Amino acid sequence: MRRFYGWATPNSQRVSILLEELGLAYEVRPVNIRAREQFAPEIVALNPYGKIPILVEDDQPPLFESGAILLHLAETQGRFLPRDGAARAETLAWLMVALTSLGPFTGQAHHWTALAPERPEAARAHSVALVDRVYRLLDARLGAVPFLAGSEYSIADIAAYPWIAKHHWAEMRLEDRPHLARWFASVGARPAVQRGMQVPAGARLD
Ligand SMILES: N[C@@H](CCC(=O)N[C@@H](CS)C(=O)NCC(=O)O)C(=O)O
Repeated sequence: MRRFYGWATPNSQRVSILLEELGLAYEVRPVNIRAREQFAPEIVALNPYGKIPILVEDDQPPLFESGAILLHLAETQGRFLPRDGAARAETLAWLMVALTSLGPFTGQAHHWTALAPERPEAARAHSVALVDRVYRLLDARLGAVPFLAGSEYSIADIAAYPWIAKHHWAEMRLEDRPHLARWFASVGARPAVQRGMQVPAGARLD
């Protein structure tokens, strides 16, 4: 038994992409965050933070935080994360860039460029500059190697892809980042990525 709680959001899509890549069977429980379903008692009982994604497997404690779920699945299934050595360390470094910079900075930029009732120029410019720095880093990296961790597709790519798909949230243009654009097209061509981006079926964020 494996249940995935999610919605059409980048953090959630990280997990659905990996589930699809691994070919694992899972039930989908949609949690519409625009309808504030993440605060329902049964969801908070699974994740006290009241956020998605959440993964429940067999009789194990529920797992939350997209990065923890990616690591758990990669380790238990033995795929998309080297087991040891320098390749593992490098994969984890780029995974952390996606988890701690790309995702949070893009989310904040979305707030200050589009969602906030007041949008001070200093807040907009600061949040966009933080994302721009990450985009410059990723573009340079992907000019040197095919995937974020190097030669192999990994959970670092999976963690980054759904956030790069939201580049417009941070006023970024992939046309200005040729190596990132090449990587985005190549990862986006994977059938599992395409399926994972559509989970839960019919979910919309707007
Ligand atoms: N660091 C967490 C963040 C999870 C998160 O922010 N999820 C968003 C959707 S992408 C959410 O549940 N938002 C609703 C809320 O914060 O109330 C992760 O990576 O899983």
